[in-house]
Amino acid sequence: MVKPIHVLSGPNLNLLGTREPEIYGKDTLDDVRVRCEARAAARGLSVVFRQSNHEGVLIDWVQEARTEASALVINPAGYGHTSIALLDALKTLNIPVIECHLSNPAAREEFRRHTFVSLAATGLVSGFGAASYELAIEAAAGLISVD
Ligand code: CA2
Repeated sequence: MVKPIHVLSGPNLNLLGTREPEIYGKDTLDDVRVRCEARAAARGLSVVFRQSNHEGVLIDWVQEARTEASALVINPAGYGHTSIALLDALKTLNIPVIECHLSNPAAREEFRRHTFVSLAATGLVSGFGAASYELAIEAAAGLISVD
């Protein structure tokens, strides 16, 4: 049995679909969850989909993924730009890590152009709205090793 892909979303993403649709799209985070579940199911996989506004909670979930996940998809939101603690946790993983962003931070303000998370990521998907998460699931599915 293949372990689930864990999908983590960081601070303020619980508000998805309620503000700034021109940047982040109209889908709610629950819509994104449904799309991720469908993508994973099409590959015979499952997802554990979670969001937190709290850095320590996200770190706990990254640590949990060390033993419970086949791959990790993470949209760290603002913590990607600030959190060395989140980077340190991600560096302990021996599974594929896909960094995911709804917008393309590289095309936005200067302070969004660097993410610490990228230093621990296998790869990055950004700029496709909710589809970034689906593409990240596809990328993860292609990297999961079935023992
Ligand atoms: O594009 C992304 O997915 C981001 O990770 C979103 C973060 C931002 O800090 C990153 O630079 C790029 C912000 C998430 C805020 O989420 C909201 C969602 C709806 C309405 C307002 C904020």
